[in-house]
Amino acid sequence: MATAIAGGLHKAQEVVKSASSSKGKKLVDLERDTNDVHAKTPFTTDHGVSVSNTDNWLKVVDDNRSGPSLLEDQIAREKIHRFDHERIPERVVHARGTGAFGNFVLKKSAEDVTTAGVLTDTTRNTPVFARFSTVQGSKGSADTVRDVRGFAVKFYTDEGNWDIVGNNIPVFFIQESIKFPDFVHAVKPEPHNEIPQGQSAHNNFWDFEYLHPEATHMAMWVVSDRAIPRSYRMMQGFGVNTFILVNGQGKRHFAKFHWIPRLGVHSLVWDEALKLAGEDPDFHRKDLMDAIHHKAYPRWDFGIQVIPEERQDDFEFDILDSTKIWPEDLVPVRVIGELELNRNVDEFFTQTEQVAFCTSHIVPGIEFSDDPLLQGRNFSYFDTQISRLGVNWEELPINRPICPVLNHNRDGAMRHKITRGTVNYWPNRFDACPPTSVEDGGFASARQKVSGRKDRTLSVKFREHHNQAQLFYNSLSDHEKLHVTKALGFELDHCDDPVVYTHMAERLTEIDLQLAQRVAEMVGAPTPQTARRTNHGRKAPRVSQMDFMPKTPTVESRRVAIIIGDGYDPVAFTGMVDAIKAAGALPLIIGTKRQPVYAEGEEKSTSKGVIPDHQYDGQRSTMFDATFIPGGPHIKTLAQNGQIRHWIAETFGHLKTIGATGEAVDLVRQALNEVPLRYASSDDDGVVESYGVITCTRHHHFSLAKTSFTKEVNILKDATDF
Ligand code: HDE
Repeated sequence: MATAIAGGLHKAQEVVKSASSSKGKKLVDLERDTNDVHAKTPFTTDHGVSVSNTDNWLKVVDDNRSGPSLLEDQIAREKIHRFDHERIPERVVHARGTGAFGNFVLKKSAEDVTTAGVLTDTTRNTPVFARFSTVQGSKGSADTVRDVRGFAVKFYTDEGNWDIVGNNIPVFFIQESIKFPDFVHAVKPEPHNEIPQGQSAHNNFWDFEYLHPEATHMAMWVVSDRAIPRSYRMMQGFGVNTFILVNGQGKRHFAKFHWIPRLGVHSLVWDEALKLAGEDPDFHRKDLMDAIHHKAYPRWDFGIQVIPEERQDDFEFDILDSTKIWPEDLVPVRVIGELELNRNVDEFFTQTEQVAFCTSHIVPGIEFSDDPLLQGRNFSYFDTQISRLGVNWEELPINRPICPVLNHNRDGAMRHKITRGTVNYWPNRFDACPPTSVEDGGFASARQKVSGRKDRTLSVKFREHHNQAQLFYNSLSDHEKLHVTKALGFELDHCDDPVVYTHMAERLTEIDLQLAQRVAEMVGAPTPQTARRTNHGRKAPRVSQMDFMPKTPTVESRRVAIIIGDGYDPVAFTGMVDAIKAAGALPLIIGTKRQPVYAEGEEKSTSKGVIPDHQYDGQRSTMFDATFIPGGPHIKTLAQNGQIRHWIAETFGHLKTIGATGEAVDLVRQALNEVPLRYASSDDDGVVESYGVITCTRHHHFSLAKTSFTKEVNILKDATDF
């Protein structure tokens, strides 16, 4: 094989080979296609001719009159032509997203179940590109909408690209891939009015949900806090589908893939998510880029669940059914590796937009199961890349593997690889570009005995749909259940067809009668009187996101607003800035203005003051995880400002910690007394009237805690009505 490939070895591969460590392999590979607009290289046309004027169209002019533009102007025409064709079709789903580069390191070999080098060689450092996305909205929609999040990872392994094209929710709406167009049509904006954007809160989606009982489990995840993550860095990822791992003895294991965030799983609250969609539609995109920029590299543990082939039928559900989880008390997750994202893209379009994932991209040692959803996905992804990027999409820099690529596929639009030689078929008289034997690493599917009748149906176990929907609901904490109830209230409130919300209220009786009754009351459906099925009462571990809090609470990479005006207390201010930095969080100074702000007693003539990062009117409390206000005479000015009082109230309403010292304590109290009850169920919980080291409480919010505090602030327990 080595000889055969040597002839066609591409320049890129030579560059890659010379990369000093595997860590840089993909980045080195991309360098070859990278220009730098700041390199002072002169402007040329696309055919390389230097250009003297790129601002005026060639015209007939005299001193008094600017006459007709000339069609002859090839420079102007090229500029306009290229502009006219800048857009490519957006992804048919998952159009809105953002990506980053990183590395995958294997900590424990999984050689008992697979031969894949990426999962057995602990000395490797495999480059990756990850893309996170929403599903429903267009490319320009908001980040914080209620939706599933895509979690797609491309591993550039030494044996070829391996893509795990996953989501942040472990199950899917449908069991059969042939249903995907129906599902996507139902969730996307409705056909007659193209409404709504970035939302599932509409008749067609919930109509589809009711008519597909198998969607109930996933629907419950979608109305939970999982669908409004605080950050891409704080969500789990799941391969969802069942794959096969094959070991050196040819033994097959069923497998599911998991990503577990080191920072824990955290969510926004719904009011926050709604507001952010308008106040900062790029919230998640910026959050990821900022964290990487500040070297707060997000990390995930990589885990696998494995079931030996002979145990396939040991479960009450079908292990190939993508509407089911493998509960972790039955099949524990084995953590074997770590993903770190540590480099932002250089250019969005050529990297994040042109990256293309395929579930069919697997490497030797990893195979497909008969999971019917996966089988269809394997067809769909390759196909959609052809319409989005053209048939030669795998040659694009971001998509091409770092290992040698050579075969007899040829031609097609935009082919740019040049393959020297006189044959383009196999077998050929030169033995040119032959297949590799299995012993030498050539891919071969492990043997599997298959029998059955040809039919359009699924096996019997696929017909049970509600056990796990109930398991999910039972496993949630009280405040998560409340959020589910309120989310259903919101979603169905946006449906104006009584058939839709009445149906859904009935469907909910298959999960929990009280839930169904409360939702019916909220959305105007007749109150169901009987449950369609009794609750089995079972729970599963690590379903509630509360089971994923980091062992050591951390505020690492969180954004803390510090509000100041002229006359702030410099001691409290500096102390807090230092404490926030020491804890690995990001202090952001919010001034009454962005010109220098002076501390109490600071002389304008002798001091430069502090230049705030922002002024309060350019920001909103929603963009921060906590707020601190130092005391000092500046409080007189802050107290006059309705927007700052609202900032304080809103911070509290969104269950975030507020720290205040000195005169600021009264300001906080005053602002909290003004807020409606639903924002504050007691007057001081969550408010810390001092400053010090920041530690994290549960959920996604903080307490500012120090030994001097008399009580630990538990903001969640008092916020259950939010
Ligand atoms: Fe996708 N999905 N999907 N999907 N999906 C696409 O491929 C499809 C499904 C997922 O960041 C499309 O490149 C079918 C499950 C992610 O570029 C398309 C079925 C899961 C992304 C497609 C599913 C996903 C996509 C559109 C049912 C979680 C974004 C653009 C059988 C495990 C990847 C594209 C990125 C994108 C088809 C179901 C995740 C049309 C037919 C289940 C993360 O090919």
